[in-house]
Amino acid sequence: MAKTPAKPGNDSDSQVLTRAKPRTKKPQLYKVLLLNDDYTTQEFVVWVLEQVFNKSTEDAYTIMIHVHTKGVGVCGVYSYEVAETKVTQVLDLAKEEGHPLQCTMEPA
Ligand code: TYC
Repeated sequence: MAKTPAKPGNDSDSQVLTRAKPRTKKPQLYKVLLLNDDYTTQEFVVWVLEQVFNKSTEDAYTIMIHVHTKGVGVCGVYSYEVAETKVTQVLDLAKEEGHPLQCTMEPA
């Protein structure tokens, strides 16, 4: 005899499926890094930090001096797209002004 189709909802071995991973995943953030060099002027780096990274003059100066003395420093932490845009803006401005300033990004 044909099996009666099971009624939905009262199945004795029905289970609640629980998600192993959270439904929403947090986007990976990226640090934008400035690299030191011997030729880019300190004034230009401060200006870039103000214009591109919205830093106050005081914060921009502190970051610039950090990069100048340590060789590398973080300008900010952003989503991939925002970080990529800021890196491009820095490199374009540096190129326009004839500075060899280098900027890169890495996972935070
Ligand atoms: N070292 C440069 C100078 O003495 C200044 C400088 C600072 C350059 C930070 C790049 O990311 C930089 N003129």
